[in-house]
Amino acid sequence: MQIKTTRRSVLAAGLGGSAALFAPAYIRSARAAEFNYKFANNLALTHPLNKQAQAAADRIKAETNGRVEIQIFPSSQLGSDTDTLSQIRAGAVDFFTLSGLILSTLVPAASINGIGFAFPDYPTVWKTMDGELGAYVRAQIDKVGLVAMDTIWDNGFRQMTSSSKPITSPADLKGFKIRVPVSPLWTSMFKAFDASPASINFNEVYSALQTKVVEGQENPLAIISTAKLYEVQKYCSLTNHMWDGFWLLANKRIWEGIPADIRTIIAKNFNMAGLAEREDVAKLNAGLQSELAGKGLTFNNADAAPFRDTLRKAGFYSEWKGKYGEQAWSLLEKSVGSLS
Ligand code: X2X
Repeated sequence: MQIKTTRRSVLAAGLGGSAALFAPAYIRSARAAEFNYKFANNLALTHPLNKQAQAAADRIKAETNGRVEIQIFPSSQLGSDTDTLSQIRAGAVDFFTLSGLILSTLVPAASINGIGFAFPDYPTVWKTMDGELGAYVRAQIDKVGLVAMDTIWDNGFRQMTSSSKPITSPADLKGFKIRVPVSPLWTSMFKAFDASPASINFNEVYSALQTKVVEGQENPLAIISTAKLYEVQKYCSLTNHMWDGFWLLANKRIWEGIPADIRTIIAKNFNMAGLAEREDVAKLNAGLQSELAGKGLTFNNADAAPFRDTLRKAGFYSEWKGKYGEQAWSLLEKSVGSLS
């Protein structure tokens, strides 16, 4: 002890003023990054989105030699989707993956991919969302002070679950108390089925199902699994009633303040991660029906045709075509064929 103390004071005396100037700067750069960002999302840590977001954050840190540190907050830790949307606009959150349908409360065009039964399969989804319609939506997002990365991440084709009865036909939805995310498109669609939709943020869904505030909900299998919704639901109807994806959003003011070379590294890695997440979800999906059946969910298939007819007869497609406008609607129909 005695010797060390003596040695240190000798060293300090020897280095003099320069040590006092440089030591703190050195310590800071070794311990903390120059750019620290918060990335929020509503999914469990076990969902592929979080695995790939973390992988991207690690690559970004390495490629920027530690200058950029992105901390991920899963499971709505920073607040519900509705709260986080306000926070990213205010700049309190830097990055946020949000369903386009929920984003539509701010950017109406962003829900268009959720139009009921629009997409027949994944190849059509990616062709559309990586193509003109996706570019159109990103341009609308840009107008509200947010930036969307080019690659939309997969949430998935949504399926309906219930604690009370299987949903096999549109008639089963009459009066059905179903949780929907906070978005006019979801409410409108389930009203068109004569169901009784309740808008609830995802961080409250498990308990809303458990306490039977609602009978059912709808989500892709990857979420039914990773959020453990099978623990509080009995039936799963494979309706594939819409495709939903997550835009990776950045606060525009913060984004444009990042040096261009760093921005390029971040965007590249986030877009790569989005593509990897799509593959992970596809792999997961392949085994999920049997895995969830093993955990007690009873599955049934549902023919899309009568559901689609019900929506058509209720005027759902013509109403939403009017809301989105000719340009957006024709970009969608160019990919998926005529809807109305
Ligand atoms: O809230 C949901 O149901 C979820 C997790 O799928 C979305 O983010 C839209």
